[in-house]
Amino acid sequence: MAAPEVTHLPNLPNDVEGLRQSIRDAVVRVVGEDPRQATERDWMEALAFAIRERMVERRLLTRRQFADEDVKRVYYLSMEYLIGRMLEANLRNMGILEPARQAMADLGVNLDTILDLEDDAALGNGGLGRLAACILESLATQGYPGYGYGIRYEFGMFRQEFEPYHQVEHPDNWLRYGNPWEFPRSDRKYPIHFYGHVVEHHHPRGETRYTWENGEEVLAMAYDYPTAGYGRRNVNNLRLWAAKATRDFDLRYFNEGDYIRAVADKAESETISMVLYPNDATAIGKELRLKQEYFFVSASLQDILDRHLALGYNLDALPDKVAIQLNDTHPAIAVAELMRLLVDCHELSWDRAWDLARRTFAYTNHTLMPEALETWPVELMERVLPRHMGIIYQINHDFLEQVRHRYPGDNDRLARLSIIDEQNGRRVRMAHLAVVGSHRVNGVAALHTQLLQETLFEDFYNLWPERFVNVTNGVTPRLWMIQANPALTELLGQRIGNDWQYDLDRLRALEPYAHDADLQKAFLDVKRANKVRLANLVRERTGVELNPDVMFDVQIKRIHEYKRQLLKLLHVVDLYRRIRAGEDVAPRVVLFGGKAAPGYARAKGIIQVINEVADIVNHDPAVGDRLKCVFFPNYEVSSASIIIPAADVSEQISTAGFEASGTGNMKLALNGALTIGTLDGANIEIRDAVGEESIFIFGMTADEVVEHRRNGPNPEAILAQQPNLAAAVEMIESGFFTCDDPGTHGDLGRYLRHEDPFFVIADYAAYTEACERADTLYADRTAWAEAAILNVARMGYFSIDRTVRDYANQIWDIIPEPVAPSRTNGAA
Ligand code: B1H
Repeated sequence: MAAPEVTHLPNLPNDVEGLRQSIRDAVVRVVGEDPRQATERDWMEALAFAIRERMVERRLLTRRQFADEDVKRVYYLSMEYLIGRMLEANLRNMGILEPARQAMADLGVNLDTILDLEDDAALGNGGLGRLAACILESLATQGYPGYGYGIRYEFGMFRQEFEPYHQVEHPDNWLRYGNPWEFPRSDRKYPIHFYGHVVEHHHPRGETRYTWENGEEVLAMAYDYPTAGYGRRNVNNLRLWAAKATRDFDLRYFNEGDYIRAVADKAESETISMVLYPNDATAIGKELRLKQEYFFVSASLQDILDRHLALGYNLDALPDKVAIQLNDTHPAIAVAELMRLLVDCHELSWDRAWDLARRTFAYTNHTLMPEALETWPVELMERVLPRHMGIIYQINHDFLEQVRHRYPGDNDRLARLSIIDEQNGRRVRMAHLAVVGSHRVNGVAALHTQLLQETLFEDFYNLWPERFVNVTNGVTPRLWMIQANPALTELLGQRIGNDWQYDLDRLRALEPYAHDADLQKAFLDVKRANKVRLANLVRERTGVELNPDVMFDVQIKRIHEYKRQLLKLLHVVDLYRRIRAGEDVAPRVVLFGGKAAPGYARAKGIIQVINEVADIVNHDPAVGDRLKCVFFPNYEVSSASIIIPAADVSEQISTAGFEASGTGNMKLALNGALTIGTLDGANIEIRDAVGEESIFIFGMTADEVVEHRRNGPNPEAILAQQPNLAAAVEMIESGFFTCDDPGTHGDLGRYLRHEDPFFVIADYAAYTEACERADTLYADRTAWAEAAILNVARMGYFSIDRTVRDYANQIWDIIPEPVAPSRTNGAA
């Protein structure tokens, strides 16, 4: 036992005085600058260091308590964490935002200027990565023992520019100034093995043993990001892995005298954690991607087992002390890797290991789209991860035995269920591996889970119905209300207090005031102020001038055919043509934001045509304020938090059956935007929560989409019946909106007329009719305010805290372990 003064934690002061002292000291001691000469960036760094020393202190307190209380922990394995900026979030969740603002002011620095210097941590593509970030924040806020594991990409999501209409990708060098939030842990390194071959060792009695020999090795080194809970002292940890070359790896070549080759190889092996693949909802079949997946999975599992054993538990207790959540199939190789670690390294029997693994893992599915389902060629898996291929064969063999027993002679079913797809050149179906290796499988919204059970996993559902559960997504109100919308937060505080910050269902206390004229006025004033804030940002980024008294109609999300940005664009073109024809249409600002995967030509074409249309519309003097169209460049978490509170209308118009859940729909509705949406993903649950009067539902249902496809869609026939729509399509394909190359727009016309794979044409009439319902309501300011207030009041269900409790109770079997009430922000 070390002496008490050695084990004592510092307990730094959180008042203005104490913070000012820490920040001043950090400028000298950490940044290495004279406070007289420190730049804003120096002060930002100093402030970050003052926060992080307080965070790590609470992190250690939290860890001690978890160890003392023998808690069960959950580990969230995700290739993506779309975190955004950390400075303000950490200040707020640590309860020191206001004292820090004052301390900085005392030092002559404006906190808001500093906050704007920070780059987003954009280690994710979209909803899936942002969900992971929300879940970590909620785990800490609710005091759950939960840890994130992922990859410390050197380059996150690319930065989007328009040159001038089409998307150009620029590297996101987010670590170029270093990162004050991370703790590099050079003592936490694990070897990760690739390639080589497997050697069998037969034992006369007992199981055959396997060793994985030769090949290459790279080290995974831990970087820790403390994650603070709001209104609690709990601080959890996000551990991201970076690839580092091993020393012996170099030695081989050094001995051969090839110094240059040795250094080049070192650099090459470190490319594993270099860059995030910018593909949302499409699997990328690249060897480097498989290596990324295995790299972070193996490091995380080695770390989890190390901790489990260091805490004094034995391996048989694994499912009692550890839950591991697989965020989609990207970490699904974990099923085989845990088996390898238990059987090959810890020498457990196969059957014992399998029982432990299955009871430890659970798997979240985020998409039904065939192109997003990961399958790896057997040949590739055999070459990169030969031992895992053998393990997968063994798992599959045991599994198919079970199926044969249950359905004798049903070979079709066997082929459908098999982890190996034999039809398409032998591929490993990662979703099947994940389902077979988990005790729970969940979808992310009610409709999505139902469709999983009826389609993608129908055979698995028949086999193991008890394995399937729904956990509808949610969003954190700390970022998406308190931080993004301080004006509405303030108004809510005045009317109903602040309990909703910890229990979002309490927003319902607002319901009785929905028709209160004072509240309605205050609510509309807040919305208008947020629109002015956005208009300023839009002017700065695009030069376009927006009138804050016009409806702001917003579609922000990745660009994808199924999300149907083209449906919104056709509406814009339709309105534009009618305005030019002298028709009186309700005025609106249409704002798009979102990135296209660099290799997704159709999505990039959609961005280009939107920018071209916007350019003509915005400069046409005949239009004025009646219509503006903006493509907000480089949509990311930090710009989302300006756009979302300013939206009047939220566009959630995916083809029904394709959007697993959506979470932008929740953020927008929570901030008082009314949804125009299809009956898809969580829109259905939003409708059930807010009521028909606060949402504009339109279009084919998921069932009707299937039916429509079966009947052989005929867009040309629909166009013949709808002159406005036909005129809009003609206007685009005529080249009206393009100055140089009319070919691209001609192609778009052909696409809509002859392919229209996501039924933009078929849903158009219903869509414009829903937009008109919104226009009518918007014109009645009282009625709109009432509907929007009720909308906010009824969104409590979509708190990420409810989502996390659902996971904790239905899947992880963990309970909160709050460290103690925070002294600084007085919350429960
Ligand atoms: C979602 C993805 C995704 N679903 C593959 N699937 C990826 C698939 O890089 N890849 O290979 C990356 C991402 N992302 C989204 O998850 C759904 O489309 C949304 O509807 C859902 O709200 C979100 C969170 O559950």
